Amino acid sequence: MAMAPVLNICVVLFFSILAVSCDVGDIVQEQRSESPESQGTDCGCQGLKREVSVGVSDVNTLDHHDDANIYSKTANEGPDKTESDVRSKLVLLQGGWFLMGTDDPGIPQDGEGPQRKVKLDAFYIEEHEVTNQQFQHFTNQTGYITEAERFGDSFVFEGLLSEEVKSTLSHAVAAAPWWSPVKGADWRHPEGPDSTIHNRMNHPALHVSWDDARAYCQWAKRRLPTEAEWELACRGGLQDRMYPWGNKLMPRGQHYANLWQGDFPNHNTAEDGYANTSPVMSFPANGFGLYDMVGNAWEWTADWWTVHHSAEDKFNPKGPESGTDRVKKGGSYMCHKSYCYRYRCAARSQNTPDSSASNLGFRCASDVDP
Ligand SMILES: *[C@@H]1O[C@H](CO)[C@@H](O)[C@H](O)[C@H]1NC(C)=O
Ligand SMILES: [Ca+2]
Ligand SMILES: [Ca+2]
Repeated sequence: MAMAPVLNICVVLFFSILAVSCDVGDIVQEQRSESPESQGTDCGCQGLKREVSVGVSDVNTLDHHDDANIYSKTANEGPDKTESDVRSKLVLLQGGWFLMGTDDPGIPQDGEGPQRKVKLDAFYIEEHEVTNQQFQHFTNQTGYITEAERFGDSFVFEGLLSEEVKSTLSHAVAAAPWWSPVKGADWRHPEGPDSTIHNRMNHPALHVSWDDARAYCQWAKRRLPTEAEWELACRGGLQDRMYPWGNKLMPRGQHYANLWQGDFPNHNTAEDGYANTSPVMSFPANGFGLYDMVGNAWEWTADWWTVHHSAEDKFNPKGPESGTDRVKKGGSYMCHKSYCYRYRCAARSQNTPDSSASNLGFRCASDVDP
């Protein structure tokens, strides 16, 4: 039993393209003494974790469970469902039974299995990732300040940084050196202070923490989807398939998602048209009319993270009661089979709720179409 975490790290490193031998005892040792959860720092898809001790004034009073009610009078009212409604269209999913997870996991240590029968009530989910335009509308109305802005930095993929920003970097993430905490990186400045979203208003909002995503969805009178809801939505009505569109990554040679082509992390051929994020809805919708369920930006879900799931049937599962990390789904424009084979509906990963990064966004769900 005591060896299990070491094995996990080995397997993860195997999936990463780090050409190091699997002599990772030291890494495990060091990370354990820090925190049992920090083993995620081995992989580019997870573990972008903030130091806990950073003092940040609680300007948004996020500790209170009424985020949406604290900004201003207009914020309390939320967006109207009128012609000026800037929120995404909701798609009604009928729920019912579906098969969640897989017995043929691409990355077993992520807890992709076992496959289990899950029954969900009907729910609504937004047809695309929340965009910069939508997020700006929210911050304009509420004055909301994201956690990346409050902390003063966020994780950015180095391949997208300007030479100027690169020259100011202090350190990268151990064993995932393509990630750097960049000062001044936030949703308005996805690659740091010298970048802008002006020409990307219809791209997914990035550098949004779980707490930020929750605040947006509350303001929108919606909520984050549970992992089970997200996965049912991803599957698009197909049963036991890897991708939202089937089992073949590129049917008829076509790209169905914004992923990484080429050699990660040094060469992105952008054969799918995008080396970075793409405008939402640039790739075909799945059978439910939902876009970018895999690829483009990772998406937060409501659930706490665990890798242990029973094979029993479940009804409206909501994940563990508590935890340290939240579940994210779908992979991103940075995912390549060689290191982040997570652009599958059953795939999953995690981050602490205050983490943010240049490949992580969200979409909201709802019980009603208000
Ligand atoms: C937010 O406010 C800025 C500054 O007033 C404005 O330029 C921008 O169009 C607003 N964005 C949205 C989505 O309303
Ligand atoms: Ca791409
Ligand atoms: Ca996505």
